[in-house]
Amino acid sequence: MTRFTFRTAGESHGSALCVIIEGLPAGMCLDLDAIDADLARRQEGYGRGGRMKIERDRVECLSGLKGGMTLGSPLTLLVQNKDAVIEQLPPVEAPRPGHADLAGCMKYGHRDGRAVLERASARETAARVAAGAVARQLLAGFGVEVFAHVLEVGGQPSPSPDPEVLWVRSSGQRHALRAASAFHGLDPALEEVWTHVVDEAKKEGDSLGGIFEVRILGLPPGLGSYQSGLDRLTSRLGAALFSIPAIKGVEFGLGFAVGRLPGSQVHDPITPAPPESPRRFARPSNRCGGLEGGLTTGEPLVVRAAMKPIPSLRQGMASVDLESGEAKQATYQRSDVTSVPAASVVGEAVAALALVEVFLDKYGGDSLDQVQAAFEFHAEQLRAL
Ligand code: EPS
Repeated sequence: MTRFTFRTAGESHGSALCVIIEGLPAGMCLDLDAIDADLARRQEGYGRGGRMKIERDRVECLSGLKGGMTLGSPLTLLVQNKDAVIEQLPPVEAPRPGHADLAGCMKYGHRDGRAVLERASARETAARVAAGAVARQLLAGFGVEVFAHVLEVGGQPSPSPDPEVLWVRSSGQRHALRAASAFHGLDPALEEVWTHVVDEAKKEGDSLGGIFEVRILGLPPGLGSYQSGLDRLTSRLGAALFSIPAIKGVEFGLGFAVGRLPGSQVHDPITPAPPESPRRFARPSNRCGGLEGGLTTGEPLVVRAAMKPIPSLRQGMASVDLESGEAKQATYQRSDVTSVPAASVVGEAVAALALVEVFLDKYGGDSLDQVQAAFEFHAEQLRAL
């Protein structure tokens, strides 16, 4: 059995982005339209810039599929770039503070930030959203839903900062609310506030960050590991979210508040379950965000990520011309004012990919029916516990 892994390739203005996924079980029915729907969601969001008017991201499957079913061989997905003008683009002479431009030039010895930004650009996340859509389909087959929504844009949170209050329990309702939102949010009252702050930042030639939340529902308990630090699901999901460009903070459950509260207000009691429950114990609260000891508890997994504002500023920022060494405003071509809504879709994708890794570590098999058998065996064990 091949371990589940993926790798993307492609430059922002090269001919295409591509991802190769290995270790997908054979016999899984793949819906390419659902992948395109996620790619389209990643392109949306109030505050996106000119590039998104050019691109119309669509996936092509180059290998690993026959008659709509996975073969168990590497799955190759390709997203063409319409703005494939890498050879014509001007050099980036003055690196943008906050982007990889300068640190990347120092790493490789370049004097043109273009050589760095083409791969460092968040355009790469289109390939990961395509891979994540595959991971989401696999998880959905086992009753697991991965759902992200935006909590905050430009320092404008909901009047009720408790994310539990914003959460909408009915699946149909929360999908409808998010689909109707220009920010992939769940609170219609925030749309006007966020639109206003984005419009103001645009006028100033500035950019805005924000916070999004990913919830994963329907997870079996016991995914992940406490045997080795980096195998904890907390580590893997944290790494997955930090792998999105511009993510500067990640928190699970109560998050940073755990450092300020006594244990009695942080830990989740274990109580006897009501007689009709399939288990003998219950967890009346979920302050831990669905993870204890680096393992899923079976409660919803709740993780939030903070995104910094995009570093390409129309108003400019102090920088230096790498050829002359003279002070110069950072190179600006175009940018988004905010891409927090897009980042929330990427958050869903990377969370799903990290979860499929641990899911297949536990229930792995060469074909989907083998995975299902291992999943059912564990479900039976849990019922007897
Ligand atoms: C992006 C494409 C890029 C940017 C953005 C994300 O297009 P271009 O550089 O041609 O305008 O809009 O890039 C960044 C935020 C970044 O950090 O580089 C996309 O497809 O998401």
